[in-house]
Amino acid sequence: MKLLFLQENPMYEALGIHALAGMVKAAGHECDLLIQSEEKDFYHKISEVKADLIAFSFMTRQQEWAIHTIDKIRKHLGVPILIGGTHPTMYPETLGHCQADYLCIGEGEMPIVELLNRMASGGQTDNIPNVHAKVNGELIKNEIRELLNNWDELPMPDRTVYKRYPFLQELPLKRFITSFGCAYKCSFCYINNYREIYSGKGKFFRRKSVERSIREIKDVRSKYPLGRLHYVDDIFSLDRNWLREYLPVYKREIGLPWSANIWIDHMNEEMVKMFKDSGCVGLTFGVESGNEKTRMGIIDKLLPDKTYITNCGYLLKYGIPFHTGNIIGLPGEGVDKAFETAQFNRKIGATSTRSGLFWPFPGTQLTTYAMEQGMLASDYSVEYFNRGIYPVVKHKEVDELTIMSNMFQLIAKYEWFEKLSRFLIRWPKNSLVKFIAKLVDQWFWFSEAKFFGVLNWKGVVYYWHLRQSLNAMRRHAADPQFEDISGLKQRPSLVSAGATAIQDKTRDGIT
Ligand code: B12
Ligand code: SF4
Repeated sequence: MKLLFLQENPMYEALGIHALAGMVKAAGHECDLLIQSEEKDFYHKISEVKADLIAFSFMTRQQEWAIHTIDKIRKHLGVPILIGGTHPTMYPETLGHCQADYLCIGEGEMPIVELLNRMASGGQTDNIPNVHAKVNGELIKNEIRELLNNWDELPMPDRTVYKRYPFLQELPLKRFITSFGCAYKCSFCYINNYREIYSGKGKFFRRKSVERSIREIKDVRSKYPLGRLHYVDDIFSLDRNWLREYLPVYKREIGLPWSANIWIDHMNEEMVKMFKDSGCVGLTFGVESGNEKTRMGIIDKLLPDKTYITNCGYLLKYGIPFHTGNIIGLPGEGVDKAFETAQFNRKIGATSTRSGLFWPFPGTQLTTYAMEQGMLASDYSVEYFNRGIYPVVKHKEVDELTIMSNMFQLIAKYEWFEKLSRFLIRWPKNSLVKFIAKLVDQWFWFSEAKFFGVLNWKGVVYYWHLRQSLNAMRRHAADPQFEDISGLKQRPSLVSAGATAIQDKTRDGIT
């Protein structure tokens, strides 16, 4: 059987797709992938591939693209369509909102192979664990299988699936993942929902063996340029014993610079030294809010200011750059608190920062809290969650916060810029102010590229493709057909909202 993945833009090579491609190929099937914004005649190309199954892997912010594309494909091709990834897992009702035939909840390694095998043998396809099926318009739900915990026995991820796009494969920065699950419960995070979906289905936090993790890196190094690794584990610093075993082996057998996302409380001096010694050149972690009360009481991130101050001190001492994630416009937080967050980043010495307006993912605890606070309509649901959500999020300082989110990097870095920005945001609707903010926002690209070690020619080629694709998406967002997506409620000002979100997309970055 031939499986075809479709992706919206070339922002990333998805590790989930690599994993699934490895599985289906090892089971004797073929696997291909097309990126819409990179193809002149996308729909024609799809039909040329002659796939037996078309697959989509998407996050919530891509739901509108996915649903629109599925509907368009459905009009012209009879090929079955399977959706999976974070969004379908968290919102399985998506199957009823679009014209896909199957939806996979959670880990797709086993379900996708089982579905293809059954299709190949003409078997029953509506009773596969993890896979919801649509039969004659009726949705059939199936149970969830146990969480995976046997990577040593699974086929290697297959990155050749992106072979049509050499500018992605040539990028010396590559992502890896060594663990699954997280020990924490931040209130805005999808992990809490995931934990519930898998409750009683095995150990939640799992890690690949040291041997398997190293083998995956070696496999990539033997096939593609590899100069820098970034681990996308939710929290790479969990499980100190595993790290004590892994990092020396990594240093000896790979020895390339690496970065990862961590939990700041784990970074005592021993850990920081160990990281530095094995080639760590950057860490990312969430600050979310510079206000301790919000961070600990509303975000449920039980990390007091002093933990950040002490442990960031070690990172500064050993010269490990760090990049923080921040949310502005959280429930109860306006412009003043956003400045506090920027100041806190300056205080801990953050090398660079990323910030975005609060995006309320329906079903999370923080979104429920925002609803209780009257920040969201009482019928707020995922159907409203699209590229431009801000028309439906009520925030009295939204214009000021939008300007601030564009300029956050520099506000957090320089006190003089904070003063300037306090002056500028008095006129948040002024076109010149908006223009300046957008100009400042470009700094984001530079600091991301620097942080992730892609300030080189291959990085330029990659960013050029990404810019082109963002422009293509901007045109796509202005496409009136976007107004008619079946199953989605109409949004009042979708086109302009789309434009705001595209602007916001420029801050998606690399982690
Ligand atoms: C790396 C990463 C990114 C990368 C790459 C994304 C990617 N799709 O690979 C980048 C930088 C692009 C990114 C961006 C964003 N991200 Co992100 N990202 C992650 C991260 C840390 C790891 C993803 C990963 O590689 N996992 C490892 C692989 C193996 O697992 P997987 O992708 O889930 O795939 C498995 C299953 O989901 C399933 N599966 C996946 N696809 C499919 C498809 C089919 C057909 C089937 C059958 C199964 C299947 O099978 C796979 C193997 O088990 C996750 C956190 C996490 N733990 O998942 C957040 C996460 C996915 N991101 C998140 C968010 C919020 C964002 C941003 C909105 C952040 C921002 N403020 O800009 C943007 C959105 C980008 C956009 N334009 O829409 C949220 C998503 C929440 C949601 N409801 O959508 C997550 C879950 C973080 C969190 N804890 O909340 N992200
Ligand atoms: S630490 Fe990260 S993955 Fe874990 S709950 Fe918090 S945001 Fe989610």
